[in-house]
Amino acid sequence: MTRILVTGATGQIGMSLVPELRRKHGNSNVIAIGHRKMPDEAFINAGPFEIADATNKEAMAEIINKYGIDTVYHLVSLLSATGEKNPDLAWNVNMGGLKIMLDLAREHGIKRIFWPSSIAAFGPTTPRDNTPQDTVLEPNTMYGVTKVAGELMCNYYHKKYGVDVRSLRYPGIISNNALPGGGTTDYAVEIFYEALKHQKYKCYLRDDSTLPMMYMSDAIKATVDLMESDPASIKIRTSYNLAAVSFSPKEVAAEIKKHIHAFECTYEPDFRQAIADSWPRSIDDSRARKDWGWKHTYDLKKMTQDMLEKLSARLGLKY
Ligand code: VAH
Repeated sequence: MTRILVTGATGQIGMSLVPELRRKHGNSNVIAIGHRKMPDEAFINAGPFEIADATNKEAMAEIINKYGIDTVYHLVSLLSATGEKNPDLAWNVNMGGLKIMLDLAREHGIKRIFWPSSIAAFGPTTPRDNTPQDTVLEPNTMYGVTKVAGELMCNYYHKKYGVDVRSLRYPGIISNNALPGGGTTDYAVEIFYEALKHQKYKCYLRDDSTLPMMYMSDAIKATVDLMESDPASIKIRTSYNLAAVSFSPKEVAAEIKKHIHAFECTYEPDFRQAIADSWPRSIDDSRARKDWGWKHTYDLKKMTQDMLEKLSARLGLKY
């Protein structure tokens, strides 16, 4: 029986990944760890949940032993905007936590471990359109630096110790069940809440800031598909490019306006504009599609429709 540990479980991805893993493997076989934010009762009561610090190796080892963990999804990370406000903490959590988990994987014979990289691993010197799998990685954010260093560390632990660690360079992710925190792409979630609540939104990026994005359902599918793939099919042990759809704030605003006709979006770029400008506009994920059969489901139209339906039902806001 697979026994799965998810760190960073109360984050944007964790809040969708944990329920999906529990659906597949049984509630009691998926142990969720949060750092401090207590999720809702339903999440906590659905299966094992512990508050623990993923940068505390002893605490993590204790949990791995207590539950007999054989698979880890290590999601703990400060995101791009937060990381720029506190680069030391970003390095300690993102890199310190990853090395601890890779060492524990080696020491405890963890069968498979997942770690998220990001398009933030790319920087202003990376080709911005149809960004290739193998290219220049010179990010100018601490978050991006931790993603490049993390990818190299994952590759090192696989080649030197045989740790079966797998990784995806996530684009911006849009979820209907958890607000993200501290990201540059968070606008693409906030805009839906604000459209339903107030029929208006002030975007902190320029209207033409096109970025690679993905609906959470696709991100979860890619993550689970990658982790369930035969090891022989995983040819890249740094991190796979992953893509679905690219859009700009004005494009998603226009799609929302098709459903909420009164919706208006205004634009007042802040410090996150410089981060967005350093990232690609679109990604070549042909290696993921070739090696382990990745394909996305949601385009902008389908994502917008599902987001508005799900959010309006959950928030009780008609449109
Ligand atoms: C961020 N959502 O905005 C994250 C992600 C591609 C961006 O890594 O920092």
